[in-house]
Amino acid sequence: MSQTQNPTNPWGTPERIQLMNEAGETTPHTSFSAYADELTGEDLKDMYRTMALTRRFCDEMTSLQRQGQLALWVPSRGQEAAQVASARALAANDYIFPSYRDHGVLLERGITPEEITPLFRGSGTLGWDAKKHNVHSYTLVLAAQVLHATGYAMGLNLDAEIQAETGQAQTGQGQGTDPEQDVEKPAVAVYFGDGSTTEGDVHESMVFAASYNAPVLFFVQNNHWAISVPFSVQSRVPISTRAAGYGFEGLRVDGNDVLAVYAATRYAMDKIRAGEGPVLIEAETYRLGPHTTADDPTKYRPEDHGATYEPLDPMVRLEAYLRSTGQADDAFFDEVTAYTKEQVKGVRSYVLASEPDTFETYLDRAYATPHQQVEDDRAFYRAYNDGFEED
Ligand SMILES: Cc1ncc(C[n+]2csc(CCOP(=O)(O)OP(=O)(O)O)c2C)c(N)n1
Ligand SMILES: [Mg+2]
Repeated sequence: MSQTQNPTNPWGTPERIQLMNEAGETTPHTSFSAYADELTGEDLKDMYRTMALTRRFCDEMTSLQRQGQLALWVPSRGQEAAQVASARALAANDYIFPSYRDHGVLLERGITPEEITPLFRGSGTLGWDAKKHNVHSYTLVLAAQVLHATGYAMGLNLDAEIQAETGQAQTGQGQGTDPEQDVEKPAVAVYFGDGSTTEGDVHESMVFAASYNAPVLFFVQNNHWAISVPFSVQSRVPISTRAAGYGFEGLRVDGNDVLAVYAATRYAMDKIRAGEGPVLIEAETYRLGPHTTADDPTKYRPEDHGATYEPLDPMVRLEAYLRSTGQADDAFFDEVTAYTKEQVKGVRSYVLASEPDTFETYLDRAYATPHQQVEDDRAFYRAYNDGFEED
């Protein structure tokens, strides 16, 4: 049947889960409200605090890049609810594979602002302790981390089999690091963007995750852009509908609604831990800033985009909710401003005190043992550099 004969989407448009609207008003949902109800007023205020810290830190890093102190910065403005609320719904021993824009996920996980800086200064590759936080390094090669996460989740299943056979618990990253907070069955969460879903790596990961019933959450932040390519070019259908093709559940949520994101992620993790996973969540959000500090979105983005999307800002929405329900007042928001200021105070001096690596340090890190290809690259690089020397 051609599109003209059937103008409606023949696959149907999935429900978009929303528990709190743009004005901060809540509506109950038969399946998801129970999860959101787990959150106390203190939890919501704490999430707001982390979202505000994410934004302030992001602004500080943008300034540092503009002043020539960072090679690049990747702003997360607008995506704080999707990041902080999903990370909050994970267990301490779930292992997270982030992309490169997921600062809110990291801060929610207890990684400090300073620890996020080295990659962007060029003074190191991984600033935080991956084992302590169960958070892998950022990945700049789009979607590569989706393969890593799927393989890791398949490994968790194999570990469980070994344990069942031998009675020996397998411990490692993502498993048994904090007896107070760990859950019995750790799982994996991988974060990636709408543009990355076009990569073959995502397809391969989803096939393998389904075939091996890997305990993995595919968390897509659909921020509507892959640099300058709008989502409408990336996919004809919501990304969440693709899960059905692999044989697992896909959920579409309002990614700027902390309650919906938290509830959907909690639901998904319960399902994954029960061995019914994997699950795909598409969190529909919006990238309010540029792709990176190297990008000029005025070249491709409609001038009035702010008028459409700024009212959807997740921080504005949560603030409206906290105020209208009497859970927070000016005193709370002043306290948050003071807290975020204090938290990022050390970032500037930390960055300025760290020495960017020389280019050759990166060659040293490519392999654990000497490698001819690296030495050839080194020779090429030195000859190239020598070419700039004045006679
Ligand atoms: C394999 C690969 N191809 C291309 C790029 C260049 N690139 C960097 S970010 C980006 C867009 C990614 O968009 P999306 O997945 O939606 O994530 P977002 O940046 O919006 O968070 C592209 C094409 C890359 N880093 N890796
Ligand atoms: Mg995107």
